[in-house]
Amino acid sequence: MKIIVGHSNMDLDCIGSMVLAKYLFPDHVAVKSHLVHPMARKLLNLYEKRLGFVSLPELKGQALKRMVVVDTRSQDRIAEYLHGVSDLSTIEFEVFDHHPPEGRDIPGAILHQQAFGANTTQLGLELHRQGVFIEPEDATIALTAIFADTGNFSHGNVQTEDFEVAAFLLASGASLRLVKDFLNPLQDNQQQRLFFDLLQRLDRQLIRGHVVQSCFMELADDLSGLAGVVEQLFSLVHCDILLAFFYIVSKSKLMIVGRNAKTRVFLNELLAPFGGGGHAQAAAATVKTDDGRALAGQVLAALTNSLAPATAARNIMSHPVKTIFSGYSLLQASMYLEGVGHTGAPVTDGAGRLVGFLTLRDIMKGRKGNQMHVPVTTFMSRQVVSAAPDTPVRDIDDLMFEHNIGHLPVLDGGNIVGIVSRADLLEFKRSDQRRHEASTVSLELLMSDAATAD
Ligand SMILES: [Mn+2]
Repeated sequence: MKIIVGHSNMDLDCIGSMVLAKYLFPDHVAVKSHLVHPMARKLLNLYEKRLGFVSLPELKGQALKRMVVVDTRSQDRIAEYLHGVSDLSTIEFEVFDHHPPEGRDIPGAILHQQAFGANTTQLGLELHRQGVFIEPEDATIALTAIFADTGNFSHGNVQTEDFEVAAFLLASGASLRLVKDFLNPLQDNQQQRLFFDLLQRLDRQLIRGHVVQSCFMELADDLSGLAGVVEQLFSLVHCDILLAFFYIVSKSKLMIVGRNAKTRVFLNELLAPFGGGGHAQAAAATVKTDDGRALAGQVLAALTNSLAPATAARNIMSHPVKTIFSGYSLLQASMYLEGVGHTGAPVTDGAGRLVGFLTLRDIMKGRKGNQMHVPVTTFMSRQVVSAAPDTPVRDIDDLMFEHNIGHLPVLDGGNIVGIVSRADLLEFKRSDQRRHEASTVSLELLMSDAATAD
């Protein structure tokens, strides 16, 4: 018997990969997991007949000869299919995966490993190169998978090949209307109710310059799809870190689900003392306790102690600052700005104190009125918005956006110690901020692992 399997708790990328693997290995039977990721349920339900996935018990009594494994390379994540197999070396494994190695790789497998945004891309690329014709329904399923695993082509690990295969699938007749329908993140009413409920419970705190949102909720019993709801909340709410606490009353346990957008924050390390795990960006834990609220408080306190300070003005500002002397005329100031190549600069008096800010726009006004000889103090703005050295980058972003300014002087005890420009801010964002590398997928897996652990 030759079979195709994905990881336990099948998600959309897993199903998309399996569908395309059937084109590469037509004599293999696709076997489904006993767990289905909530995001994949709608698609699986609608295409159940077409997919023709069988469950393992249906194959009972047949000797397993060969296994094509997709969207994982870890033997732990395919354990449900290996039940009763005493010697793995009797099976030939061929693996198509896009995850990095994790130490429990399937031994002796033929490995196809490409770090594309979606694993489906790897199989799609092979079919595309072989010139294989794909049915429109299968193209729809595969395209849904690529949208899902790449966060609509916005995750940091997206490659040009993801776009290439998406184009190929669209040309094969994939329906974007269906794709959109399958990707609806909150698929049932219960999830939607939970989403609005959590939204109202959010508590915003500034911890060491990081914006932390948290919420606490009691649930009578376990509820599936929690991670999906938290993920939605995280994508919508303005924050660096989100911690959702669910106290499951009937089981006396606290489920902690965390999401983080900062590259220098490690949620897995934060939750490790609470028996949790996961990634720096997405982590979860389940703890037995009679007092969920107290434990949630402990986690937040641990966060306060372990967080490194957020990047602040002092880390991204330029210095020393080119300033304009308040005794200059507009003409002198315009020549000065041209000389230093800036579009604006702080204006300081003889004692070096900040008295205003002058931009090329202000100078233009003077030029139009033929007043290039007047002192800069006539045209500069006197209400200067400024930041302190420890103002977090997020607040700098807000200040520049709210006041529609391109420069933000940084003051320390009345002295200008630096200036943050739009270019400084953009440079920082490009390099450091928001790499949503951990996807909902891994989070949902963690949740199911945590749920089955006790
Ligand atoms: Mn995947």
